[in-house]
Amino acid sequence: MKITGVELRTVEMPLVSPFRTSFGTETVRQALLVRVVTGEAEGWGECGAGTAPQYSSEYTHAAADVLTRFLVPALAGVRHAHQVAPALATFKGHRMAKAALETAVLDAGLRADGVSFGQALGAVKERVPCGVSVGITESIPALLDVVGEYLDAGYLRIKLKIEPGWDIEPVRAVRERFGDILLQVDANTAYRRGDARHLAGLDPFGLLLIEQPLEEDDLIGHAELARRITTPICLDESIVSARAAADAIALGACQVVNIKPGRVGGYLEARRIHDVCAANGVPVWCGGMLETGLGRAANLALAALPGFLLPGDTSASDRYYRTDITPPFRLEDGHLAVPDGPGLGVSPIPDLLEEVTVSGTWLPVQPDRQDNLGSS
Ligand code: OSB
Ligand code: MG
Repeated sequence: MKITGVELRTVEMPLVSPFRTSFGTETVRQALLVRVVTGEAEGWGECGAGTAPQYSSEYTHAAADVLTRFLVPALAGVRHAHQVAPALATFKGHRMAKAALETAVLDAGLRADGVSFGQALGAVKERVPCGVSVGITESIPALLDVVGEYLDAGYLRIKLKIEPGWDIEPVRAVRERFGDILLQVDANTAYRRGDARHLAGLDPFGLLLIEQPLEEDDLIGHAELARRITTPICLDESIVSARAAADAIALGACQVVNIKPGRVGGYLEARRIHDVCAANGVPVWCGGMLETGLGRAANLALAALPGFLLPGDTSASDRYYRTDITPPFRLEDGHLAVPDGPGLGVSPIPDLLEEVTVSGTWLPVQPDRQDNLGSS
């Protein structure tokens, strides 16, 4: 499979409602889409980076820049998705940008071969149970309304975003109103080591887990916190590779792992994290980055692997967007179907894609010396 070139496309899509976390409020999702063109097929990848470097150091403009200057040119000679990460390894970081490119190459190859993402990754389910991530709201009554709507829609698990000043009381209110639902919280690094006693205040509420209470690089702090609270700790931001997952588990820094393919450099590394966690008896679930239908399709395939034992943040299209760029993913009985067509199994609808596109660039990939020697 020879790669002819890569298109980078930035889209902006209004969210159905503002999404507030401890690091900021998103009202429009700006996403970088990557389209890889080969002789046989095209493939798509979605970069998880947001508009500003607030979840991690990556952001859409930086991703477009590193792809243009370094990552796409390094594809010369790459024939297969497994060759992408080694070809990009000389460039530090930028995992979400790398993931988008590897995903697009993987998708192109799988479409050419008529194999679905789920088959390629080792999916064992045709549909996956879904949770929903609920942002910080202006008041507790407003939160109870939002949670009630999601439960009515059929979501099987609720995740509340928390931060200092918005933690114990919202959790208590949701427990009191909705009883014994699957409930968890996500702090996106908003707490510090000294907050252990305060966070122990969540213990009585029987949460499934608390996600990333401390800073990304604070594995030791998470291990200490794990000894002082009974709520299981789940890591998101800290788990940037399979080795980081192995380290966190060995240190006792987490009992659950959130796997986001973008954060770890792609679906192939995501699968390795799944394998490391499964070998250690650590349950995983699939996180989200407010993806369009393209990123969602791939996440659903990943979430169908056997170690994904908890519902993920793989919500239906209408939780995010009034109009998705792919045919919408619809919640049925609390589940989303895993696409079974070749590659991602979905493609952007051209007119809808055009409507939300704000910029685009075509980057030809130069044939390398091997190509000139006629190797295939
Ligand atoms: O920490 O899981 C997170 C969204 C953007 C950035 C970080 C996170 C999130 C979410 C929403 O929680 C997940 C989703 O529904 O896509
Ligand atoms: Mg998170």
